[in-house]
Amino acid sequence: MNDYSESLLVHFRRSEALKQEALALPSFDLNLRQLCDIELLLNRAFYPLDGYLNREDYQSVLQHMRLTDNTVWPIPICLDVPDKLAAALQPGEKLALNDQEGFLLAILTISDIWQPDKRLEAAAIFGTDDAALHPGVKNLYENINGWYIGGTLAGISFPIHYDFKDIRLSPAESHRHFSLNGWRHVIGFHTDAYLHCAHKEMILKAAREAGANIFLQPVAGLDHPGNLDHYTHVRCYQEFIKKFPKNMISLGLMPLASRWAGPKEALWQAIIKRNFGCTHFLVADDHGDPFASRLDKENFYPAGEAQKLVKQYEAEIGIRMVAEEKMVYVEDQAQYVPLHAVRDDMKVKTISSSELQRRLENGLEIPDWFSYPDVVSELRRAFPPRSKQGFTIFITGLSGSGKSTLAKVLMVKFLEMRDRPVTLLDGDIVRKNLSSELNFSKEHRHLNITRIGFVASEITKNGGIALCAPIAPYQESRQANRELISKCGGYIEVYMATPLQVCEQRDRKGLYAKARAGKIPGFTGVSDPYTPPVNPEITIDTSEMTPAEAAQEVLLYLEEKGYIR
Ligand code: PPS
Repeated sequence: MNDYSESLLVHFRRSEALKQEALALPSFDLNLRQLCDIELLLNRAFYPLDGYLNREDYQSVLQHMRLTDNTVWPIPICLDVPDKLAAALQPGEKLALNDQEGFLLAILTISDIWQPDKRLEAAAIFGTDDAALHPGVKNLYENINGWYIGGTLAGISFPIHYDFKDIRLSPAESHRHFSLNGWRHVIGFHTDAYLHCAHKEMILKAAREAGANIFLQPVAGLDHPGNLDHYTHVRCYQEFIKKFPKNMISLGLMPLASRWAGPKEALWQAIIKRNFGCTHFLVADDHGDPFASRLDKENFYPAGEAQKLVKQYEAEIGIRMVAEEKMVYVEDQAQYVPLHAVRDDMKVKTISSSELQRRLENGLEIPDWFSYPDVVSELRRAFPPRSKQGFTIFITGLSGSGKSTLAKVLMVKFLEMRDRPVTLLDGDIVRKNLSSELNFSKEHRHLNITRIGFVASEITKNGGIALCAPIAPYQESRQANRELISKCGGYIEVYMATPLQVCEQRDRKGLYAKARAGKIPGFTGVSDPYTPPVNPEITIDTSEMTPAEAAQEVLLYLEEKGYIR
């Protein structure tokens, strides 16, 4: 037996012993963010960390951007756990860490447990403690548990992935790949954006400057495995690298839970890139900014700060900073040139990401100078024009306001069109089949509405039409549905603004009379609230129009927005 197979056997025996040990330990199932962190701890992308920061290192990272042994480290990596688990654990004890299915990944030997001051952490890492200003701060306050645990990890298994296994390179694998190919200089490019022709020119320019091969490492982090976007992104990257000469570029997915900490994020990524074997790192002037490339928001960090910080530490951390230079297409020259070299007499063309989105939604042309036909065809598959997307019509209003009637007329119209499957989720149908155990308390109404939202989101995602017609009296439940469903396709909220007196006069089911007589407690509009929608796409008052007219209003809206032809 050679040394290598002997070492595998030793590892196997050790893992078996650890698995046995874990059976007797308390355990914790890691969330998606924590799974990203543990993968990069276990595969040594976070070298020199060999586990979660202890309390002293955590303080030192916050105050000095260094571990206590003086190594540069800008972002705290701690295991956050809920109060109940923290209260049941002591330093010196061990905790088994599992994935979301309960599969054992590692055993943590706890060194410290503490309650961080999140405001202090936010100010130190993000430069503000105001959650309204920075989504990273909001995430810290809202999604990160209130207790931190530090300690060393004994790894048993990497988190399991079933998708794109061949390009999920660990640092050991990327090092091996670089040396097998004789790549002595490698420039790392970190991205979560769709890449087009301008990016190719920009990457090539940087690679020429560095005299390096290219390691394109897109983030495959927090996306849920069921998220279609993830697959489209990766397929687009796979097409993108085909546009480079052979053996010049390679692709590896990076399971990073981004913090969006601007310059500190860039420095952290630079250290990680070094651990993957890169000698150079391409840094944008808005690198790690939570609002980078957003047309509707100003960047949070000053332009160029990220490049400055990485440059300042490049000798110490052992990777060179290469500043990313934006490229623009000059029409008369039919080529890309660096933005700084553009003269006033040159006619420059660009397409913003929102313009690209608009063209995809409407099935319009995307020119070859902007992107590659193969990349565009992947995008078109993932972002079909609205006429091919699923959508939800969410009709909300008082009992008797005309919701069910409108939903039924619309269903018939859609069935006549025959281009998408239609599902009716009327209040009564749902109460009978999906929510039969629920009552009409605020909590149960919310649950009922978000269940409808979940079903509608699945229908929408798969290209169907979901017609929902519950009372849905609370803004918060409707907003949750809007957010969920908009990610999967169209979401059209129709507010039935028929006044209470009209609904009560109609009283088709005799429920208002019963409610007034005190026989139905908590009846919407009588003894329970209804909060009207803030910005509905359509408002309809059926005291002034027939059901057919109401349906026509919705159909005209759908036609105008491109959902029906
Ligand atoms: S909610 O609030 O959205 O969860 O309500 P929903 O699921 O749409 O159910 C509304 C139908 O239930 C009947 N019903 C009541 N409505 C309001 N308040 C109380 N307390 C209540 N109890 C029973 C009523 O028939 C509603 O049907 P519609 O079609 O709206 O008239």
